[in-house]
Amino acid sequence: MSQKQTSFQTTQTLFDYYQDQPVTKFSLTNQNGVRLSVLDFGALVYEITLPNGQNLILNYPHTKDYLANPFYLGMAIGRTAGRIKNGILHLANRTVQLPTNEGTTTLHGGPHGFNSQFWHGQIQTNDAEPKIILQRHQLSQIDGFPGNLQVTITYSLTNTNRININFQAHSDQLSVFNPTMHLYFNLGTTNSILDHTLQINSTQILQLDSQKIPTGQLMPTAQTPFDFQTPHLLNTAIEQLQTTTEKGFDDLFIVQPDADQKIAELTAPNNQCQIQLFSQRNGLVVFSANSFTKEHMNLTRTNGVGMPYLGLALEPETLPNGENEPVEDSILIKPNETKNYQIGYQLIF
Ligand code: FUC
Repeated sequence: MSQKQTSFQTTQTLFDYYQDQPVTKFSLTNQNGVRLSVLDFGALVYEITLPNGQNLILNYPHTKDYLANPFYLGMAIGRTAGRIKNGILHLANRTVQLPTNEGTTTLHGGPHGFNSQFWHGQIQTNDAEPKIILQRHQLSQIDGFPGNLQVTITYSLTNTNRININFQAHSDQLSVFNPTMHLYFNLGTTNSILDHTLQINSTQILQLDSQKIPTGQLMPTAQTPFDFQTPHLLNTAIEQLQTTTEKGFDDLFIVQPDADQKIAELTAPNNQCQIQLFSQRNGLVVFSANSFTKEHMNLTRTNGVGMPYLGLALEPETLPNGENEPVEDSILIKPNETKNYQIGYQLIF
């Protein structure tokens, strides 16, 4: 073991049982005492904890809580993030009817997406920084998408307090691959993100129809509550959205990564803590948990009570075309192609 490795702690413990199968929690703790934990159910990020024990993301105490509501807390999303209208996937020379899970829509990989599956997990310690590796063969006959997809999600934590998540896929047929991670951040000490400040490298959002499917129209954000080019308090923006159906954000921002591929940053009150988000893709979904409910949300943070604006989900992804037609080339994965996407989270505290 190199000297560097000894500055990390890694653990692998039984979390609980789900559907009679053991769920394992894998944890990495760096030399500063920052901890990242991942479960092998849903490939979900269970916690990102500061040295003082403060957890920056929302979570639940039991695996069963994660599927008791439609909010995808902390979960890996795939094969495709977002909504596919009528569950119809338009590929080059064929259309495929996918299973649907939100009325007539296929949302976040459908009813048998990455988030609802067991993954094969291990901790790899042969690099300077240890990594959690989750793997799964996502078969077409399981989720209804074309092609069998071999997926590896690699989670790492550096001694400079950066979390990197790499999604890798290989398909045996033409298919789609547009994964994301559905973390809800709350960097403060209250049960609301309204006191947080958000900045996004974006000047446009996608217009959505009543089913939240992009219409193909782009809307400039200047002089609207969606303008986060400079940091803005979420409360100010969300107050202005109280007359909308959503009463908050559930929107697709077109983002321009900067030279370091930073697309956004979220800051707690008094600059106590910040998350910088890194992605090479052109989209960011911002969801301010507007529809969180009291029922079916056994949240650890609130002793089991859901409430709007408890967390902010920031979901980097590749943006779809209007009505998903045709499927964007950038979302396609070709037969025998290997695709990789990274999401980086820099913690500053
Ligand atoms: C985001 C939103 C959706 C959904 C989900 C849990 O991706 O776009 O509306 O509620 O999160």
